[in-house]
Amino acid sequence: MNKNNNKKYNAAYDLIIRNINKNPQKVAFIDNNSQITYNELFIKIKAFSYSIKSKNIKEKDKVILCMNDNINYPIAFLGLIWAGITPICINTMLPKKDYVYMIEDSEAKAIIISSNLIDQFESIINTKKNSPLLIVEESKKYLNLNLLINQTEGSHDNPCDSNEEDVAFWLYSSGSTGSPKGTLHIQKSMIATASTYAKNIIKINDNDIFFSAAKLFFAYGLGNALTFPMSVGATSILMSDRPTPESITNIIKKYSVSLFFGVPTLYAALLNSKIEVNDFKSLRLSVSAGEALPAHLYEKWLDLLGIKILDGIGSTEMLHIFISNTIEETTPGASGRPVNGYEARLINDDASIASDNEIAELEIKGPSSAIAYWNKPEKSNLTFKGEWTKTGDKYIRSSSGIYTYCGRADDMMKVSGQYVSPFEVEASLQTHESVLEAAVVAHKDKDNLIKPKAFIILKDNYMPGKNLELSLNKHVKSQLTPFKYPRWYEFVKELPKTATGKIQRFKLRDYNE
Ligand code: 3UK
Repeated sequence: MNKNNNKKYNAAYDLIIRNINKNPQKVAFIDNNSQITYNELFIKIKAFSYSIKSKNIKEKDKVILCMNDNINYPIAFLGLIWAGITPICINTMLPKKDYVYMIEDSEAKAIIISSNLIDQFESIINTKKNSPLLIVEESKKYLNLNLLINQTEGSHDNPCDSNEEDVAFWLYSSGSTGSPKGTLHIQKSMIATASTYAKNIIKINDNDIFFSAAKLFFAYGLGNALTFPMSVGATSILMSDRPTPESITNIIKKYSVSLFFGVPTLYAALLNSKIEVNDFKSLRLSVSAGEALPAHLYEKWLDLLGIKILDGIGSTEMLHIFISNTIEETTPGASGRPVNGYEARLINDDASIASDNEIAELEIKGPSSAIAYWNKPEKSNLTFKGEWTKTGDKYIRSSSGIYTYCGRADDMMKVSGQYVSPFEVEASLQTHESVLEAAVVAHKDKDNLIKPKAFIILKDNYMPGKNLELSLNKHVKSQLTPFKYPRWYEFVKELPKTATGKIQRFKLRDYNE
């Protein structure tokens, strides 16, 4: 029997060629400085593929991409996939120790960075023996990405003859303990997220103007701002700035954005700022993911703008959203139903399948699952169980089939849509000169969104106060990705512990999940 699971397929070729055949003059991407048509994108993808291969980077080699959102991002990302080289998209806000880890762990042959990140990476590269090739967007000292992209050779560069199931790119996912995990995605996964979720749930079409506040290095942003618009020949707006109510409003207004993708914290910030309804009149739909969207934010947005926010749950491991509300059916406060093409099941602690109205652990089967974590066989086996992928989430399904989020099954929290491990925040606090012991838990803010809260036992001679809190925040922000700092502090004389000395974090939480 021909199982046919090794069809020739190159994701970069597919995403670009469908537009070259259809509408090559259409604008594909617009960024802070310029814009690019599908035809120009096609030429530059080939030019970059050609020039990166001439630097002795070969098929199946890995290249780290640590770049702000701009037009060079899709060129570099797709140019690498075109060449059969594996891009690894990483967060531009990480502390240096994470970059050191990812460079070692991935064995990347080259690192492509935005110019503002040069200090971070220069100091890492200089201390390594077989250091990877550093490519900087604009540089005289290092290999210059703009030169590699804008040279005129390579117009006949052929795409790598890859298979559907070959690894195409990696993303890094965090865990509650241990290091980030390189998550291996295959060639056919990107288009699968577009033809399931994006096509059926948000009904994307070539007239849409896409704008994602979540950056391209997140799986959420990659789908929203690259895969989805390219899959239908639409236009995507890329913004290198930090998403704030002002920067988001400006983009939506300036480019008449029709589809906006955000995280709950941003919807809360937009609703708490004085937005002009008129600035948002081009929107036809908004999407939320990363953490659960509280019902009151959905209601307020709908009241104010007359459009829905579709909440859906996705993950780095599944690449994009697999359970979602729909335009036709929305349950505020719930995640909705499995997207067509995906199956969900809830598993009890004893491995039996849960019934309706029982809280249990969510597993997903679908066409865009990663195949493994890089070099972490035990963690891979725990998460990727044949066709089913464990999410690490607790969910409940109603008798009508609606899934509602009930918290993480592990110690992780989602803050502003991103993972935070309480342990890493505690470990950072504990290295501050004033701290004897620290415990970090999730605490809800006035919008019902989770943020870290710290309980601290101070060393003798230290007094609680605003200055000390500022100093602790500064310390955490210097060691970790900045948004992980505690929003509240409580200074205590002791922490609740088990007989064996483990902190009982649940006793410090002031709400039930
Ligand atoms: C949580 C949600 C409740 C949940 C992501 C859309 O967030 C994404 O990926 P991550 O790997 O985190 C995955 C975890 O985040 N989560 C995400 N969305 C929701 N919880 N309601 C939601 N709507 O714990 C999940 O396991 O950072 C989101 C698309 C692609 C993504 N990678």
